[in-house]
Amino acid sequence: GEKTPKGPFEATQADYQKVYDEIAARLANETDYDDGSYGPVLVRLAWHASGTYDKETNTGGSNGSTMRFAPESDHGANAGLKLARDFLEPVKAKFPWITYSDLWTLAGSAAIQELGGPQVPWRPGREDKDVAACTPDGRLPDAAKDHRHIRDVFIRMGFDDREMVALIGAHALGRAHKDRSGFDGPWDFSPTVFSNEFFRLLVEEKWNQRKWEGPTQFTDKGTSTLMMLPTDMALIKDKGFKQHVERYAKDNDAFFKEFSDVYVKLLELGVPFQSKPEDRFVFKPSE
Ligand code: DDH
Repeated sequence: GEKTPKGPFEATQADYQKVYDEIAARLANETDYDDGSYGPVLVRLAWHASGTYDKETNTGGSNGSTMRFAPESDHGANAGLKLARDFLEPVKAKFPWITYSDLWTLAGSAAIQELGGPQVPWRPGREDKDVAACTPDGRLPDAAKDHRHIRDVFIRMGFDDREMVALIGAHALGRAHKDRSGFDGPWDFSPTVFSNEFFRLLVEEKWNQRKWEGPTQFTDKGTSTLMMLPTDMALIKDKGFKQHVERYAKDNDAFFKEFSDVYVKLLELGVPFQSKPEDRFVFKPSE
């Protein structure tokens, strides 16, 4: 008989779970990198893809994945993120129907979950844009600056004090690299485990300025192996921020819940979804 013409491929939750599973499998296999995981740099890719959002002009954000192109790929803040984009290329090749902007944000959600963090519900609907949609340099935060700069940048995206602090708690993961940002070292002793350790150490350790040739950063009195950025230290100098640092340092459950909510919000800034928030998928983590 007649063949029924097929419409365009419509991915289901099960299809996106396959993408998740592929990312999780690559994370488990590709351990010969940094502290043993590409997870932290994937979390940062999703953040830098999304954190260009400007609520006044409704430009930037994850919808577009314009970091594929220069000049955005060459912005100083994005140094090193090519490694994260390249890590995801085999996933894109296996599931060519997914957009880069959905893939990068899904990878951020997957990395948080696979590194032991909270569930990060996610939904598709982003479209890739061309080079003309690249955002101007300077929209992402500069680690050498203070509390006023943090507020300037994050109010532009639409966040309040509590949300800013929760988001920066992602610094429990990964490290700074001399050849990328100029800063150097991890924030805690388990940089591949998502936790409230960043906050606990910020409150409980004594932090001294590191004596070195590099940019101003801080090191823990106890071991001199950890680091804090000037913007991290601003979180305990500013009263409005510090109350949340202290709360998260004591209450890991509150941090997990509030981080999840705000990271979901970050990844969705400026995306014109057809779907509703209650249609978000919760991916099943790997065993
Ligand atoms: Fe960050 N971050 N970040 N960060 N970030 C760096 C690394 C990582 C700032 C500066 C730096 C967030 C907020 C801020 C992660 C996640 C998030 C590095 C080191 C610098 C510098 C880069 C390198 O040398 O490789 C500043 C400033 C801010 C700020 O808001 C004031 C937020 C909101 C997140 C998030 O994900 C929600 C992660 C993860 C890393 C570790 C990356 C890696 O390769 O490891």
